Amino acid sequence: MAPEKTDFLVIANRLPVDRRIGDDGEVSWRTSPGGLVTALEPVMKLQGGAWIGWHGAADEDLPEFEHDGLRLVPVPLTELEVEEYYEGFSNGTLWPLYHDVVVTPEYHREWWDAYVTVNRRFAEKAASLAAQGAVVWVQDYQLQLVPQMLRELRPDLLIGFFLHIPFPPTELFQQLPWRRQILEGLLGADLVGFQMPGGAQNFARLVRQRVGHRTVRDTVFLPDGRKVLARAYPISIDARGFEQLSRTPEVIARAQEIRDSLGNPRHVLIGIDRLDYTKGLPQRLRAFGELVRDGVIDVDEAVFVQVATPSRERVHQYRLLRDDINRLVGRINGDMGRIGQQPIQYLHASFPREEMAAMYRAADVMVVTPLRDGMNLVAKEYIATRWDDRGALVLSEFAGAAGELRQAFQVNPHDINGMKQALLEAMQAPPVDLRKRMRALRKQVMENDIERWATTFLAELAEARDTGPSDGDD
Ligand code: GDG
Repeated sequence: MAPEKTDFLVIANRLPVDRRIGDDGEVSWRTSPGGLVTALEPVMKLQGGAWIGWHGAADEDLPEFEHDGLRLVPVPLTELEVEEYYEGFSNGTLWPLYHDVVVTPEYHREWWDAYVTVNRRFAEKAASLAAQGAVVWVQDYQLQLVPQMLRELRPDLLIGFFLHIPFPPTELFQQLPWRRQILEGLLGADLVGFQMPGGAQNFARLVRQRVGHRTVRDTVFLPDGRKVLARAYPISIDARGFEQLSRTPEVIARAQEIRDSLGNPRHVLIGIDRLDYTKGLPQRLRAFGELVRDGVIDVDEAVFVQVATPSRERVHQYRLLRDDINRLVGRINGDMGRIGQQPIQYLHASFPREEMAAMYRAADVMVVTPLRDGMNLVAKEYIATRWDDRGALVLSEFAGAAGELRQAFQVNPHDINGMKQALLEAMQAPPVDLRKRMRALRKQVMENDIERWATTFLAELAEARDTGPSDGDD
């Protein structure tokens, strides 16, 4: 029987679920926590939409299934494709290239071939499920060829694309041997969304330079009369949901417990990140370690908790980073710690959402210092949990979130002295100053939540259809 067609499709590298195998061997799925699912769930349920993505295990072809009222359609990947398309081209080529070449991107022709093959598989799956004129929303850097492939198969569809990571400056993007194919892939969409206006501008400039299409402000005019919009939609979080969670008695009690177990120091500083070289972990730990070494901070008075969630552990650069951080934490704690008192508490683990909320509540200072980040949701989550207007956020200028969170203590993460200064300021600022800043930050985050992000994107995508093709005159 042919699968049922749908009017709304989300395509992402991963399905929003993780598989659990219980002690009794029973298999169940758990929705993986993430803003995107939260934001799209109502739309998907209303429109009977479906989500297409890989389910996380190689060499396994699963039939579609339903979970929590969501229709989930798995796309299979072979072990070699996981290596070449996912770990290789997506995370060894595109990820570092799009993050300002923080580490050197690797260019391998067989990785590219796998990327093309897998993108085609996603596009074909979508083409077979979409109803006439359906809306399809493609997510992120792993699937940049899907818009064009899908348009070729199904010109009737309305296609949106959103890039969750930065779109790099033209000078860096030019390195990519397949730069033109990627640009043309994205141009298959009606609306291409970026986190920041700068990303949209970089894209438009490259389209002019490399593909030769005419662009006027946020509009690209294609020779066939079609128009493509390139705009910024800064992503956000389920702000109310996070605040509610952080107001539960369990989370409040757990936050106190965390502080108690740290010895109730005057200042608890926390960092929570995927263990990724873009997140600037060594720089911030070094800054904090130097403050302790210089005697500016007393180990009895302040502790830095760094949570590093395991990530992409089979990729070489991530293994190197893990070793580097282990060594750095060991050195700082070894040199500066006392019995029962270590300046840095380092946890290489992932935690349930409730525990995340408790950690945010326990932090006097949240330290978010990526070298480059599309947005950074951790910074926004911290703010959502500060319903008493207390706490301070130290935030890198190079996180997309810095554009909106102007009242944070902003830092250049490459400048260790500047970071030391900002950490101290955040720890020592008068409470009235902190409250004033936090109130402004909270207004920004609570008003611009993930629901607003999703509805704005989808509304502007729908307008793109209403406008229809044009002959390029405007
Ligand atoms: C990419 C872009 C952009 C982390 N550890 C745990 C956990 N998390 C959750 C956080 C947060 C999310 O993961 C991380 O989001 P970020 O935005 O901070 O960073 P990336 O993973 O790099 O995300 C980024 C984002 O896409 C969205 O467009 O902002 O720039 O790089 O929600 O809470 N959640 C749980 N346990 C953990 O241990 N439950």
